[in-house]
Amino acid sequence: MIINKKTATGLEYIEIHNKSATAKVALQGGHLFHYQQQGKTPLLWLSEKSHFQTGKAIRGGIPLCWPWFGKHPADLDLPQHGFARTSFFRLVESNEPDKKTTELVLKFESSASTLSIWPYGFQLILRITVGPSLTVALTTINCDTKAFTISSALHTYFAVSSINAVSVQGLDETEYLDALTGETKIQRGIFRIKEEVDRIYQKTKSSFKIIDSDRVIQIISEGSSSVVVWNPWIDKSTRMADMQADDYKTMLCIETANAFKDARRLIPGEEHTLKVTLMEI
Ligand code: TA6
Repeated sequence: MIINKKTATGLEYIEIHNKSATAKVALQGGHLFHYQQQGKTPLLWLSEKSHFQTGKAIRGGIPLCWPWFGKHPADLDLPQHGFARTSFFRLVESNEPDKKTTELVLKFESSASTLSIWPYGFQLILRITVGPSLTVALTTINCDTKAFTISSALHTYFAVSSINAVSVQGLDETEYLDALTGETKIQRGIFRIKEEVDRIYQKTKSSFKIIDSDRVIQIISEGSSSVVVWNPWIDKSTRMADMQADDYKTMLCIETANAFKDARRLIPGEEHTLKVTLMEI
């Protein structure tokens, strides 16, 4: 079942129900903000203080950071993580191939307003498949006459039972940039989160796991060789208007990305897809 709905604040979203799961996708940002397999707890974390307002990114789910990850390299007045996550996507296709699967295709393309921020012609195609697993695939098409470079991330917020109970697998012996100190380090040993963590891992593999006390979440990345791991811990959670002070205890971002050295240059007509598949195993 695919239902068009609106939040109390007026944001339009698509609600999906099938034999496998339920999901919710806001048209603003093509932002998937809920995914819950039947009989299980939500896979994604969503802040109870999220604004759900036009022009403000939803805090949680899978924000799309595009066409730059982090701060704009040249103009700090431009929004962090680009403008896709606060722009309106159009639903162009929806399919229910079977009772367990729902597919959505959403599109966002360059306009006078985007060209005034980022001077390139593009199409963004977002393909979401809600089933026993969740896939999110973001395809960038260079519709311009000149090449452009994008950095991006599927900025996934995972719901965890307790941050102290969690470990992350798949990043061992991987180099990362510590965004808190600017240092480059190597991940060694069991990866537990015991403080604020903001790291961009480079030359990553494609399969990762979040080992929680009550479940294991598998993350499979395609079109990506960088992963961002973020937990704001208590100080940042307290300072953020759309987070509760103790929200850091029940969320962890593991982001399938094309960030920093993994930015992608597309020549005219070329396309690139950044994709993640999530499942509870
Ligand atoms: O993904 C990590 C990060 O870049 C952190 O530095 C933090 O800023 C986080 O993203 C959230 O950014 P946002 O702009 O959504 O508040």
